[in-house]
Amino acid sequence: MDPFLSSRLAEAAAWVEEGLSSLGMYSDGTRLPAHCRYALSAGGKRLRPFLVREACLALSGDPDRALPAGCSVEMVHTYSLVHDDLPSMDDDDFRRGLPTLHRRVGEGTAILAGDRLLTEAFRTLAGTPGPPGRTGEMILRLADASGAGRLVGGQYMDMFPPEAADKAWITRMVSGKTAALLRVSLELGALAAGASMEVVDRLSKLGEEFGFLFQLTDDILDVTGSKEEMGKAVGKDVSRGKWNPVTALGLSEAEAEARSRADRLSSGFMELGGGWRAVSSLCLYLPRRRS
Ligand code: GRG
Repeated sequence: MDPFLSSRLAEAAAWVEEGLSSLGMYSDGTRLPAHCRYALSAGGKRLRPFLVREACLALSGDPDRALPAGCSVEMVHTYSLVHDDLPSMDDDDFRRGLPTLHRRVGEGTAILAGDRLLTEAFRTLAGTPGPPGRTGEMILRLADASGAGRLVGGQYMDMFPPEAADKAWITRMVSGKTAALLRVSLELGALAAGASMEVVDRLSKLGEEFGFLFQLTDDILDVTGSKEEMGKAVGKDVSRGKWNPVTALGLSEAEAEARSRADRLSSGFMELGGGWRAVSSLCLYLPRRRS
């Protein structure tokens, strides 16, 4: 990995870790905050906070203003993983290299921990310093990304696919399940930096493309990766006969598609200016990632 990218990823991870550990949610006198903490700190890559921070830095913003957004997207993402792993959804025993939360503490507690992470995310975001109108716009965008038409809607589509899923259906599903949170991370970082709506809209489109590339590389790793590398079960799409670009096109065509999407997207970010070097480098790295 490009050393510049790896140092910026490490900086973002330390940044959001510090933000998360200073939130009041860890001390309410019950064990629930500790269960949220277990799910949150179990070795995630922190890609969404990285995107928030990079967008803010690239647009000359103060990362302190973006920290509530960085923490909130990671909380929404972690809640979605906790709920997705439940027996009534994807039924997984292993996540981020550790037993899933419901395997440790039971389903009811895992559901509540997820609920708590989701609600706490919005309370955290509401504490963003700066003009109230901007903070309101950020809350609205995170709600849209997390809600019916996006994350929740995409997960529902994934759980109940039609007999023959066409390209438009797959695009909507991936746009919701995977791209929504990655895309809104760039938007929130830009809003925290005080960027114009024109810039936010441009980033939104690149964020959507980033989401599709990320899902494609996730599908590839479901075939080529190991449980140890990924920190979760692999091979599930093939064993369930699930449609995705890898099962449909074959591995080598899907890998070629990932490389060409990565090249295009990396150039798209560089066209925005030099401050986007780390994000652009991440795009090029995604087809080679192992976790
Ligand atoms: C329960 C509303 C609800 C949604 C669940 C998370 C999810 C949606 C489904 C899990 C399966 C999946 C393939 C989701 C697509 C997004 C994705 C690849 C998530 C994993 O993100 P990473 O790799 O995870 O950034 P870490 O653990 O590194 O944070």
